[in-house]
Amino acid sequence: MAIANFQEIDKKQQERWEKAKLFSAPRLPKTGKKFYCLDMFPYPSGQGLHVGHPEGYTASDIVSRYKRMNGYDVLHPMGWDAFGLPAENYAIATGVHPRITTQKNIDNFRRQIKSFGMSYDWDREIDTTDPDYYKWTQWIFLQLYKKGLAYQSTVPINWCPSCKTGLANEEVFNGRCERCQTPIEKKNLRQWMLKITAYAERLLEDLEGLDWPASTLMMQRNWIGKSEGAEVDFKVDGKDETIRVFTTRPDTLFGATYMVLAPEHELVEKITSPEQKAAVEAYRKEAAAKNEFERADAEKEKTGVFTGAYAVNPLNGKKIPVWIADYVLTGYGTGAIMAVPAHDDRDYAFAKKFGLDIIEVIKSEQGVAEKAFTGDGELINSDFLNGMRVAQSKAAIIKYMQEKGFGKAKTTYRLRDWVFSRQRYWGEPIPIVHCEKCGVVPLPESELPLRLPEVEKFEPSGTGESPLANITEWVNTTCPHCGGPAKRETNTMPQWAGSCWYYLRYMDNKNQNALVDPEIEKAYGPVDCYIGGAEHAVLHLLYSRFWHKVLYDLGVVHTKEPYAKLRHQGMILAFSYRDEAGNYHTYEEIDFSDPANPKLKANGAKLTSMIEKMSKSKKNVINPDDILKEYGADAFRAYEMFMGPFDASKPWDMRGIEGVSRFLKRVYSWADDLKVSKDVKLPKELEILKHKTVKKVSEDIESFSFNTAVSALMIYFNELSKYKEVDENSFEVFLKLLHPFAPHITEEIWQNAGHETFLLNEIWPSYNKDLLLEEQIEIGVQINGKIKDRVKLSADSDKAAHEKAALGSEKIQNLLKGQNIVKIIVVPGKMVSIVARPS
Ligand code: ANZ
Ligand code: ZN
Repeated sequence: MAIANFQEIDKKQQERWEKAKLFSAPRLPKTGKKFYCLDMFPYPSGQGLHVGHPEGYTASDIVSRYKRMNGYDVLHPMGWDAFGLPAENYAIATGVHPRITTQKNIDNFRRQIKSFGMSYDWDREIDTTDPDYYKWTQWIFLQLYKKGLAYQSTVPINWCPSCKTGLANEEVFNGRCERCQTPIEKKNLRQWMLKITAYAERLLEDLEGLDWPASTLMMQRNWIGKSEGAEVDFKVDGKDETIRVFTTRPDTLFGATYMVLAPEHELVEKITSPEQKAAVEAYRKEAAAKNEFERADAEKEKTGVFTGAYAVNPLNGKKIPVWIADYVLTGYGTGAIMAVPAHDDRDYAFAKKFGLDIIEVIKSEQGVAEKAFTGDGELINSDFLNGMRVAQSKAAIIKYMQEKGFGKAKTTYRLRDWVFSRQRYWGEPIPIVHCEKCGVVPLPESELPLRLPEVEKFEPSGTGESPLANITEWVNTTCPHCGGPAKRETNTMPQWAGSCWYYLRYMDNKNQNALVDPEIEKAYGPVDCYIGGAEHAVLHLLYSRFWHKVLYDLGVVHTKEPYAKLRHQGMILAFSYRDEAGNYHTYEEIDFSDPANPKLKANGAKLTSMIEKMSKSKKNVINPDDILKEYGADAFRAYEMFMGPFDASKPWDMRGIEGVSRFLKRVYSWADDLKVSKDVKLPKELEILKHKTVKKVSEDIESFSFNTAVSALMIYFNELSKYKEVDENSFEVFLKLLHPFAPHITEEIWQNAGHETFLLNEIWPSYNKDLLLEEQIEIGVQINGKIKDRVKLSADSDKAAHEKAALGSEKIQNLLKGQNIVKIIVVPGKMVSIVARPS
């Protein structure tokens, strides 16, 4: 009996595949039979591949191989999202140019990914830091600029003092930098902004047709944050000024008892009374020191200051005081609100604290003595709105305001324009020149790519200028428009730019004249299946949809959306082991001879295990290279798919990979000793199981239930391997089904069986529906809660057939003599439960 040498097999088969260019996609696919299967491309970090990377890549590889075997022309590419801060920070620390580090990391990533036998078309590899690639990133920027979608603005932006760069709103979580968790500050800087807000409605609407995880759709909807309501104008008493507010509850206008301006609101200076000036100034300073996250915290004690001014309610002429308070944010709506304490929680807390009026305008049982009532109800204290309910009165008041000219319906979005410039070196230069005479001048397309110049020092200045600002010979240039002296833009693009459109470049990565040939884009677009981590639910996936829509409007792409179907992989966690003193230990230091009670090798001390995120400090990081060396690529792949539901987080467990590895070894030895012949006929049940397995594995791959597909294959193999002589079809069907999960050993077995062809070029097995109908299942029959008999029936039986089979049993008929059947409950596939009473 031969024992498989997995490492040798991996290497041998990978070389055969590469030589045959087995995975290359044609320039143009067959019409109607294309499948574009895409992974989120990695940032090639210095740490190398994490075990989470091959989780997604294995899934996409299984889908790709499955689709190929189903006759599709599959486009399955890989590349590198290689601009970014780690390489730059490494350069600052060591002086090694980010280009060199990045190249080294890419080579390592490529080597590692190839060792898994993924079916990528490596001729299509891309690298976002390659000038041939970023030429087109810059080209898209120029189109955005020409369409008025890229503009400059000096606004207070999120500034990370540690990364020394501005950040987009999407990069700030809970007031902290997405990358380094440092609390962000506000800084006034000239910025390049992208007008993503112009696409807010389309970005929202087009989510409709996407086959994406519900949670990701919801996060995008919330981020775009559409609010329908009204804008209402309030005159400032005794001044020629108007305060415009945005409200989602114009129906509560009669209940407005005060107004609040954001501390930064431009009217504050104009309306503040001399007596209140000092207090207002002090409060504004205080508010400026807080970040938006702190300010928006609903739980926080309310603060604010009266401005001394009054506004006039346009409905009834009532004067209400105008305050400033930091719970009203500058960036949202108009930065001013009408406060309705009776029906808004924050206004209620504020009014209680400062002794402001509370007027109830929606009738409720609870009243507003203790808290705001935010539900629906009948309007009261509201003149002509009295008696209506909320929805009706909203419409009525909006109509009235529009007629009288002090308000109108208004839709607002939470989405802000995208702060697109970064004050760092390792990014795409922005192809813009600033001319003393002509102002902002875009570079002509013929001058692209605008290459990153060499620098000596990579440190960001920290003053808000990128290291590029120090390279005078690069910065000083001539104006493409007038030929006069001009300076280059020294900001670079954010890390997200290159990934906004990379899926298009794979289709046609060597094209020198266009981003993608329209004929090819029409044939391969959109991405049919996109796989990657859920952490991009808003950032990359929103930015990329935005650029895609711009490209759609430019006629570069023919679909409204880039990614038709999206799936996220779950996080791979790990067991970490600690001794009594709380110190972590590596697997090498542990004696696992009793898996339930691992001990320290050194002194036999007992360890406690915990499932945690992999991290160096917990000494529980699994290095894919080590696993491959020990078990080979197929065991790694199959184990990662077998661990649990694809999108769930789950711990890596060495015992688990042992089990999968044993299964694959058994497959290899069985096949090695097997006699395949035409004459042998396997029993009917095994024939049925084969068809059942074909159905199960096919459906499971389609629905990303890879774990149950692997277990179905194990179940089938357990039965099949009882035979040392099988028919050709049974042997081949099993190999083909297992192939996407364990491509190397299946290919080896296939080759050993005398085939010169590749399994990938074989046709995926189909199953016989009629045969599955003949399959019998056994169900229990209960009388009054106790199992009395078991009956057999065909697997596809409906409820009526279950009943019939149960009542057909002789044993049951005897037991039911002299009884009345009160009720029959059918649990299809499991049991029939009969409730009976003596008659
Ligand atoms: C009056 C009112 C009465 C409100 C009521 C609510 C309830 P969403 O749904 O998130 O869009 N608002 C408006 N601009 C604001 C800002 N810049 N900072 C803080 N709050 C602001 O929320 C819209 C509601 O949030 C608006 O409707 C406004 O309060 C407040 F019974 O106006 B409302
Ligand atoms: Zn000029």
